[in-house]
Amino acid sequence: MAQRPGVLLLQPCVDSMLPSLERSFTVFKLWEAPDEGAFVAAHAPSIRGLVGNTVVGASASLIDALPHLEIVSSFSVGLDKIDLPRCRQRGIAVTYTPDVLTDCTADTALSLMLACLRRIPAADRFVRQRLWPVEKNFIHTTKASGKRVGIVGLGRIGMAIAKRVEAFGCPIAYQGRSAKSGIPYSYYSTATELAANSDVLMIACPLTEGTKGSINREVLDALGPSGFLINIARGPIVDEAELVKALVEGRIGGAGLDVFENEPQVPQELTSLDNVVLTPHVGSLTWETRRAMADLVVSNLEAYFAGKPLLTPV
Ligand code: 8YV
Repeated sequence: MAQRPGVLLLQPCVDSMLPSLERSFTVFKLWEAPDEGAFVAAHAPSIRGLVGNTVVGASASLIDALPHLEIVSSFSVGLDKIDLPRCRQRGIAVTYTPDVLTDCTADTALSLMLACLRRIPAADRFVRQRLWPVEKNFIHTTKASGKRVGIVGLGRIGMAIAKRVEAFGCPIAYQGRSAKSGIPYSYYSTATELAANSDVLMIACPLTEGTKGSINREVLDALGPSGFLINIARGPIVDEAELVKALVEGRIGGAGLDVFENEPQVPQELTSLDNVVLTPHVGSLTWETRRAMADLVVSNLEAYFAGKPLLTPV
């Protein structure tokens, strides 16, 4: 029998993925290795595939340590943890998991928007802390329906957010590299202009050299004291130190954040603010979506090693 291709799995991802991978491949689990460098060096001769995610991806140094690597199958739609130029140089195929996580990530954006404007977590704490009988009324919150929603990055997830907020009667605008044809929403060429014309600014663009730090003090000030920032994309797109200052100083109204600059570390100041809703990068974290992502990761690897077309190539 021909030897099964070796696949280096960088993180556990989801339970259903390991048995599926083991059906066709010899799987090397990096996270279980006491010395990752020595583990990679020892198994490099058999490793032809790699599965990473948004926690650990295919860095240039890891790619360089794997001379027989032919394919990177990422358990993510975001590609910021993969050194794409190095993959291109080496002729390594790259696949990812678009579409299957669009709905859940957009649902997360909407959940954060509603939770933030209506202060749902603070209201929940109010009940649990038995404050209702004492203080009688919870504080007033902000109406969500009809608010002007600005979306930075009108890709698949940005569009899914737009469809959802349409149902809330929200006028929609967006910013991106260029205006899209056939889209009924207003286009602004800069995030500052978009923020100045939005009550809720949703970040849904990829993290690239161009978008890193692009939601800066100027954008936050344009959003203003009654504006809310929702980020389900990547932490480093927002200048986090400026965001913390804007929230502490009341220069923006609130924030719903699923992603952070140095995950899993979250700035201490954010945890004491009641107008901020924090979630631990759970955009795609449902059983249904994570299983669909795992299936796609495995199917891409199987297709590659069977000489068939990739399902979702980058
Ligand atoms: C991650 C994500 O894949 O797809 C992305 O880009 O950010 C998530 O779905 C997930 O957090 C696993 O790392």
